[in-house]
Amino acid sequence: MTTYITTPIYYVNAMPHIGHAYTTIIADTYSRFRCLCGDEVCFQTGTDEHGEKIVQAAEGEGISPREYVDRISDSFRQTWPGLDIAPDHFIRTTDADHIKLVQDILQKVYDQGDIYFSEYSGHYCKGCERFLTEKELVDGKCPDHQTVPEEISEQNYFFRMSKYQDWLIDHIKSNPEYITPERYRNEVLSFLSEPLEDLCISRPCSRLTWGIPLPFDKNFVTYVWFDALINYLTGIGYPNGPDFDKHWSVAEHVIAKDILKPHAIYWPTMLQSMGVAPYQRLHVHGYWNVDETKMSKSIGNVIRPGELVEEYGVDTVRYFLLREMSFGRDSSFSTEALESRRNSDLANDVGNLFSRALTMLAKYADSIVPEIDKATVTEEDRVLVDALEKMVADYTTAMNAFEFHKALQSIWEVIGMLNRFIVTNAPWELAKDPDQAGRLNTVLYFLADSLRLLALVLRPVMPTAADKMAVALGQADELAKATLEEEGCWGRMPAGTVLHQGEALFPRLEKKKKQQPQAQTQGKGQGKKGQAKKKEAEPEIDMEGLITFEQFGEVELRVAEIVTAEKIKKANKLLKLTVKAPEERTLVAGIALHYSPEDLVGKKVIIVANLKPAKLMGITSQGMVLAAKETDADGNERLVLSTVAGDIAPGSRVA
Ligand code: ME8
Repeated sequence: MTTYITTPIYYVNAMPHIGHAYTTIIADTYSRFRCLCGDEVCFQTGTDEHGEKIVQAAEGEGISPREYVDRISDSFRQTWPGLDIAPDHFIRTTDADHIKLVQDILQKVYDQGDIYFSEYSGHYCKGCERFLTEKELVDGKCPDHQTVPEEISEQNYFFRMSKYQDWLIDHIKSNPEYITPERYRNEVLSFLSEPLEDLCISRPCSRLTWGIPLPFDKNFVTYVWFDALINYLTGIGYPNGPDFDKHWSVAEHVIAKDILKPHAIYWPTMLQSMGVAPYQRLHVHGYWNVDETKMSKSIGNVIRPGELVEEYGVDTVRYFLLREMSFGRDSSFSTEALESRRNSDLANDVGNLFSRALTMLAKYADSIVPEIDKATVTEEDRVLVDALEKMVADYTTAMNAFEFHKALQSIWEVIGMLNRFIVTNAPWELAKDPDQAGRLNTVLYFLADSLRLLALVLRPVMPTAADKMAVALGQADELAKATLEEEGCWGRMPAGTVLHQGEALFPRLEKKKKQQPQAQTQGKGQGKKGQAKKKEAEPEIDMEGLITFEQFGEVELRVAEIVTAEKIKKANKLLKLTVKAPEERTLVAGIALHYSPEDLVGKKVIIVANLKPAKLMGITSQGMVLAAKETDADGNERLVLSTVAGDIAPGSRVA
């Protein structure tokens, strides 16, 4: 099978940020995943270099457009390897073959009568580089750029987009997978429920010269979108390249919601006019904001991927972006969220699993994968095998559906299971009993083979970490060329494989102000010798980041009975509560979307009673109500209040 996956070609009026990085990491991950499925893959990205925005940016720097585009295009190209992004092809709209193809296509579409000359006047947004319809304006402004569009009246060339409206509606309706997730498909269909206007596809040279000249009228250059979209064909050798049909018949585009209309409406109608089959799938993701705020140069909150990689490493950045965003929805970037995922999902869960398992394989099997002792295989082991095979199946389905966060969730469920498998099987106890030697070998084999499967499925997401895992597992060559079909099942780790325990995969991030844990009796820094005479404990538990009893005791948790509850004006998430704990106090709780006030009165909840008061919407909150938060795979949140299991006096201390 073949895969052809593309990203948008990015405007060179700005340097790459995490939004660009996200889309390109998605395409790279998908490309690596399809390789793992045995496909021949072509992954293309590149830069969009014509148009007014570019001219303005070059003027701002006091250099020629040519010099400017060369420089910024190069910085995009140089950014990708640092993120482990490995495109097969990097295209530029200033490439000679692209310019020629755009002109050939314009001529063909013109010759068949789908381009005509006409007068037009309308609201032109420089940011969007297009005329906006009356309906698109919000308070007379472009909703994306918050600027009042210029009123422009001029003669231009138009593409008969309206001619293909019925065909497009029909195509989208009869191909449910054409535009995903569904909300974007619905958005496009809703837009298409109104008559489609023809598309203005030229700019007079009097206004813009930095563009591809129309082959049939040298006084005009082509509109940037007519130029840019064609990149998806140039890169694979349209019309006569030997692999064109093979690649185009499976073409998939990844974009964010900002450029839905050009990709879902302009592009398929252009293709239809050219007599080229529509692309296969359009995958649309949401926007990354930063700390809940739109990313913008003027606010100064633009996140550069290179800086993140330098601080956290490439695997953490890739994992975080893919895990944190539910594909299709917006997400907010924060370093706290990134650090928390690094420490919990990567250091604690997968990192700790690898280091514990490899330490035990070293200690109890001299770092050589033992043979399974079939007689000792338990029902629990069989459950684990089923879970591992289900993980591969769920992961495959989710990756194919661009639900990367779900694919990772299914892997992490198994990681949790394996960490519990170690605790319940306690190899350190089995090692003490010679009669349990067979069972010990079985447990160790299960661990080694599970790690191999994890290294396999994590490869598309975290190629560098997966390489380190493969080396540690003595499977570097095997996993580098493995396919899911051949290796994605249980029991492929050869007994006798020599393992190498390398450095920690994901060392915990140091806290800025770290307190030394007190009253701990074992842990890092206490060498093996110190433990030799003691009862052997579970090895290698990482104590960093854990707190002591004393530290926990500083938080005063109390049972509180809710006496009154009311909504707060203009704060749809907040409720004002009066509670008895045992004295009366006022609390403000962010639970209004999950509980109505009348359901709360009389409930006994748990509060943090010694929190410094804080003012919220003008009300002083004297404490905090505890609630559990669940986020489903689509990013929907559900809050459930923490209560007590039996009747107890308000004010009772929880410890
Ligand atoms: O639109 N969150 O280029 P562009 C997530 N040249 N993704 C983001 C993002 C954010 N905050 N900001 C940007 C163009 N992106 C045209 C495309 S294609 C034929 C021509 C990503 O540089 C996302 O992929 O403005 C978005 O669609 C793209 O960058 C826009 O890039």
